Amino acid sequence: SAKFAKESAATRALAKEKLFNGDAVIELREAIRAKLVYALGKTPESARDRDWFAATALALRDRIVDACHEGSSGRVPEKRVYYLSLEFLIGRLMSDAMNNLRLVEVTRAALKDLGVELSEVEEAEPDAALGNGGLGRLAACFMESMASLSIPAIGYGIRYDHGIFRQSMEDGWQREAPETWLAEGNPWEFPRPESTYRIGFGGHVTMSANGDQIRRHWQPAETVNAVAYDIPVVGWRGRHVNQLRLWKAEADAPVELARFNHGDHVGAVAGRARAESISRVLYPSDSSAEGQELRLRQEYFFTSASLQDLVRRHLNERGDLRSLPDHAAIQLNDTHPAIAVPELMRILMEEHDFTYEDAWHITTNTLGYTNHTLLPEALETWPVELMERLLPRHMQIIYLINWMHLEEQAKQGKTDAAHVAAVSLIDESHGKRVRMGHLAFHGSRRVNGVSALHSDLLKTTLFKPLHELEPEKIVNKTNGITFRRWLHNANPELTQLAVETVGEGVLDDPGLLIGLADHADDPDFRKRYAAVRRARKRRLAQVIVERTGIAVDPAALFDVQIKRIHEYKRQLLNLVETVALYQAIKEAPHKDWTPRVKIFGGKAAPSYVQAKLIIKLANDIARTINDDPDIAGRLKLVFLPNYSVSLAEAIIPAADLSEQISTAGMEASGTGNMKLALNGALTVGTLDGANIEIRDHVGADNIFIFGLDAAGVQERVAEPAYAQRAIAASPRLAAALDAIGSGVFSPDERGRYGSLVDGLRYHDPYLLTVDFDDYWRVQREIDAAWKRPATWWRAAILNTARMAWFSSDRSMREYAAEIWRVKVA
Ligand code: B1H
Repeated sequence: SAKFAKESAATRALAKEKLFNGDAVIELREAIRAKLVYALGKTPESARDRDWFAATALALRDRIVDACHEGSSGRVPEKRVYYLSLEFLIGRLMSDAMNNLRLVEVTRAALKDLGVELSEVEEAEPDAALGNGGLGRLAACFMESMASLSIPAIGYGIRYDHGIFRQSMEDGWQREAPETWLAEGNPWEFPRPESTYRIGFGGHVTMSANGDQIRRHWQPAETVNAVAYDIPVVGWRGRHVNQLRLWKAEADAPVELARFNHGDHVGAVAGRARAESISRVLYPSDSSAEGQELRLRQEYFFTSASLQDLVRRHLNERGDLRSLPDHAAIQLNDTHPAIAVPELMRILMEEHDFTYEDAWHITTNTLGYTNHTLLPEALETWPVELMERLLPRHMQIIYLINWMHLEEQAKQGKTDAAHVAAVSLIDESHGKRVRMGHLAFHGSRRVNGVSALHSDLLKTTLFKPLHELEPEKIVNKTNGITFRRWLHNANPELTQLAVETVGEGVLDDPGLLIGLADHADDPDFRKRYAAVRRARKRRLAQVIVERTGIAVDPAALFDVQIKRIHEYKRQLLNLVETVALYQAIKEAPHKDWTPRVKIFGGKAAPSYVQAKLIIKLANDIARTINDDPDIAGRLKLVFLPNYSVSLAEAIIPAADLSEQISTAGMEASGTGNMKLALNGALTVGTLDGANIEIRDHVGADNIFIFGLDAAGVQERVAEPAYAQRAIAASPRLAAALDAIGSGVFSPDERGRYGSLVDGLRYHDPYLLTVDFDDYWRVQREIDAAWKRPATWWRAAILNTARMAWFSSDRSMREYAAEIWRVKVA
């Protein structure tokens, strides 16, 4: 048609201008149009942005499939990595797919031809928010990096109907609503009903004689089906594609027909609801173990399905499970899949007739375990009674493993009761419970922590007794982040500046970022770098006013703390400092204060009362200070609701200052710290987690360190009344606490923060009061540094230049070489 010809001409002109193949644009445009019409049954006239998103995703997915089939050419890889994780916080997938296929501009042009704006289509994609925070996001970064490094890998998890809840603010309080990412379908996934496995629960164990051996067999009382759904993960330049395989729970018999026929129409589907509840919703607590039966069901459900799947694949390809350790490396993301230890043993002994010794050899040469936390409340233990009821055969196997383990100790003469109690897989101190960390440690070939400090602390605290038995087992693998998402996609302007400065090769090799350091003293380059930041701050200011009604000045210092709300992360330290600063400005309103916007984002676990109160306090402080005429806009506080991966992508490129202020020894690594530093925010932080390694890379002059280190914390908590003494020594801290505690920010309910403040005065396990004065000192140093733009931007540039080591490609290369023993091209 004439219209078509005209569009084509426009496209060709555009293509010439943009130096890309116009045919590619036409091809993609027609593919998108065809998906819209034939796969979605819509017309271009009736299509909403959400429809255009689905059509575009389907068209891109075809190209991913093509890349997948080209790349593998049917060869069986020598060794595969299986990454088992209860969480994959992947966020939106379209920009990843477009960028890695090098189709961003082609897609933009194709959509423009269709009269649609790419940015609007991107905004219509819901986040796949199948995780809580750092642990789940790490799994997503690792999946992207493995695909980009062509490491053959399958990620295994749960296809939750509802990911992390949606957070809104009601009078400053957090409200939770269910998240519904699947409401309009998921164009990225392939249902694989042919890959369905039966997962048993409950029942009993029978015995039979087999020659002179006794064989045990589990007879589950209940079975649930695990159905596979695959999401392709395309790597950089489309060279390799892996799968993320998520399991959905389905009832064995969707309707009990006999009951239905007897008129019990509701009862006939009751079993179905129970079975399907397993993949209904993500547990929303970060860094605290929910000891509920449904959680254990989720853990066993996805672990068993994944092991059955990989065992079947191995048998199809290799025929013999003895060679499993040569061709499979199974990584346990925290203890959530630790039931893999007895489950793999069960499969090998019960279903494939291996002896205990042979099964143990295979298991302990295939599994690896990553620990993500030392916090006692996050360490999983399951009551023996619950395990016996839900997984009776696994409980027997755990007892057997423990018996062999303690026999080995006895052989070595280590029969001392304290030693036995410390290394046992069963904790008998408050009822009998299975220690999942000990189980995962004992059943794995390698155990890793996620930062240098954290791995050292694993050796000296949590796993000290087990570490002494096997000193080679614990290794460090410092976390990383994928630069494709957190630099290239989130900050195309900074990426463009890097490309113009150090060359296109920086897209493939982040090590080239170091070339930016040569320009850190060039006033012209500093200006360009600062201009990129300023543009992103203007866009964030727009988002802030739209979502909160608060107007902020893009010229002010944007001070950002974005992460789950948790006492150990000390958002409260930041808030108390905000109050102290507010008081200082009111006392001397004519002083030349550095204008700051304190930006917070993060969710509190719905049952975490103290964390929810901290959110309310942030909003109460905001209400009081933001419009105070004495402050005159020089200090503002914003709590951005519903923090998510996609919101992080908007905030991080606009941040000047990154708050990483956890009590030393408590944040295993952190990964937001890496994203912010890469994008040039300066860190204010404690010597905790990966902050230490960030300081080592960016240089002590380009980071603001304060507070006690981990050793100092351990010493201080042993001292009596440390909080009272710290408050008595700091009139500024005392005044801020008095104001909060007496209701200055909560005139409608003066006692609202009484208990919060008393908790600090008389208990303070996170040493907020102890670190406060040094935090105040370093914040005023930061105020002064902001007034010297030349040195500020120099430091920011050096941060970007020196963060290459924190690429998750580096993390994945280390895992591949030292844990998985897989080759990377
Ligand atoms: C981390 C968790 C976690 N550590 C229990 N532990 C959960 C524990 O639902 N649960 O029961 C969920 C999550 N998450 C984080 O892992 C650490 O706190 C971060 O410091 C670290 O960067 C991240 C990735 O290693």
